[in-house]
Amino acid sequence: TTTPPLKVSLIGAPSDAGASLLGSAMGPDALRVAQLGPALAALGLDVLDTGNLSGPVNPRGPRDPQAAGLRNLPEAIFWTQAVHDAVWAQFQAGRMPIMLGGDHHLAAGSISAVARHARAQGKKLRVLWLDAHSDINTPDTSPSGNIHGIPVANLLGFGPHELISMSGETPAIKPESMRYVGIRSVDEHEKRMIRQMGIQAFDMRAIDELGMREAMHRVLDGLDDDTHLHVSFDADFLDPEIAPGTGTRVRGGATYREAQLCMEMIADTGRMTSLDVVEVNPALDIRNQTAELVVDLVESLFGKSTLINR
Ligand code: B3U
Ligand code: MN
Ligand code: MN
Repeated sequence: TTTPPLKVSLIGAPSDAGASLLGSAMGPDALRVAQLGPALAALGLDVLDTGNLSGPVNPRGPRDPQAAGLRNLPEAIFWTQAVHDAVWAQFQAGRMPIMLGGDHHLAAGSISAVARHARAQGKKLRVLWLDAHSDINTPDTSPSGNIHGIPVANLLGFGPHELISMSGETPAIKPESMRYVGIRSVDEHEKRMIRQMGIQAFDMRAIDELGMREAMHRVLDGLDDDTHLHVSFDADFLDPEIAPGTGTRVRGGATYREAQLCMEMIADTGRMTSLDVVEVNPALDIRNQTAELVVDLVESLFGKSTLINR
């Protein structure tokens, strides 16, 4: 018997409204230049590239006291809603959404749609946040006013009304659904938040001590037929020596081999139902090597393997 190919849809979300450094808005095209679509098609997937969403450019606004001290809030609200709607539409069409950022603020849109979809199906949700940062500041605690530092808080019900209510239920997700992998730059208030909410976090120290294999074993523990698995992959999860093309580099990130094993172990579960690929910034990259590396890792996430034929 032949199983029908997995249907995936690429959704370009070219917005860097959540970041200080511009350039991640070019991320979707950098990933296309690095052959993301053809690479997934070569693995036997049915790939539909829906193109890029359109919306406002980054106005490089100041911190706005009217917007709880955030920058570019109207633009971030526009993009987050656009991503929510596009991700929801692909679920409705029976396809797996792959959101290509753009900066990480967009995940408040994609993951709120994933949560809405899981709820509609009566399923549980597990979110893996692969990142150097925990992105769980609130407008009150944000040191920068940059909205890419707050999407996890948004999903947990903290932040401007428009960024927390999209899924139809606030909070969109429960802290028990969240797993951090690879974090190593966490602000004091964020540490408190992670502890208070009881979020399971595998920081780089945990990965050093346990090894990526045991860390991922724990991260993926308890998944079943009734669980939607979402992966939110920030390019700065990777060590900046191998992935320089991203705006907020933090040394000591996942090595090439650690990152490969992480992706392979997710693929082995066969349960990933949606994905974000964010913070690839070609303006900071060297000959698109970060986009190429990310494509290589996404291939592993979809089951590319050295010894097993598809
Ligand atoms: N935690 C800092 C830095 C930061 C968070 N996410 C990124 N940078 N990419 C902040 O601005 O909230
Ligand atoms: Mn991030
Ligand atoms: Mn990050």
